[in-house]
Amino acid sequence: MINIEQGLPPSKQQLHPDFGVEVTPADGLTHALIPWIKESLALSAVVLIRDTPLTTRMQLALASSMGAILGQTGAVSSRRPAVRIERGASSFTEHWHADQSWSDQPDVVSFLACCSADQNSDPTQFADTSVAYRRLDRALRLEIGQLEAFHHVEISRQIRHGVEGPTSRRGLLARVRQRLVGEARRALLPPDARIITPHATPPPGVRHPMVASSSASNVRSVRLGDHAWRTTASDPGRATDLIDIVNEHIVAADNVWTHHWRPGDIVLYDNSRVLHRRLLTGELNVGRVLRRVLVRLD
Ligand SMILES: O=C(O)CCC(=O)C(=O)O
Ligand SMILES: [Fe+2]
Repeated sequence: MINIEQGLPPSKQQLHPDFGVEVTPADGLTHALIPWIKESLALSAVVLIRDTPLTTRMQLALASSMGAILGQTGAVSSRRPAVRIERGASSFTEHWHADQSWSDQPDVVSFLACCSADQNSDPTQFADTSVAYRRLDRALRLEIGQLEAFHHVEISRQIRHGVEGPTSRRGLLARVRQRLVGEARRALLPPDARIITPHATPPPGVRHPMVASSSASNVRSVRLGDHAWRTTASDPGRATDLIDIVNEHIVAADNVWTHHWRPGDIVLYDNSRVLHRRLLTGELNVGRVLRRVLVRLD
């Protein structure tokens, strides 16, 4: 175990009045910084570290010292990490969502490393779902506190975005050149890395409480986003309307922080406490490459 008293503490700067912090390490990003990052995630839900280019191997090593790395869904090999490289095109990431909310592992931290970014490439936006929860009026808080929501990737996209058929096997998603790590990249993992494989539930999808404590910080937050499509409210209209009503509260303008990418940026965010989206600003193919690893914190 690393003693966080060792070495100089990093300096910190708030990114949004309610959440998000930039951490500037005194001696560059080392494993000794991991406890600071975890503490910052627990307090602030989003952590930015600038000027720290990472190779895939370094990113996987840092991620695996924070917790278990998520593997590719349905992977043949249980030790194959899901490393996603997002390039030009967007695959529904322009809609506010929480990564993995459609799976049995929704409490994950996403670890994004910016490999390259043109000056005008699309930013990523974040909205804090615990602040949003506290701002809901009491009646709505009581109502959703009793309910669960169904999360399912295909159903939610079909209903909300009019996409027909299973999107994950169609050309639309193939446009996002997702390169999932194969056998060769498995060699990049530290030998003691732990991999867990998330599972999706068949339609109507996995049920998560609409309000739950965040995994990292024990703060209550609303669990919704684009993958949620229906709640367990008994009235069918209310069951679906509630999702849009609460989602809109979460992404109110004053609850949003926008990050403009520079190469060498690292952003980590707690999916149990923020929604995020790619903000489309123009050409989908304007260059930016983000590499994503998902971690379930210890
Ligand atoms: O491209 C973006 O701005 C967002 C990417 C994203 O949603 C993800 O990597 O999970
Ligand atoms: Fe995402």
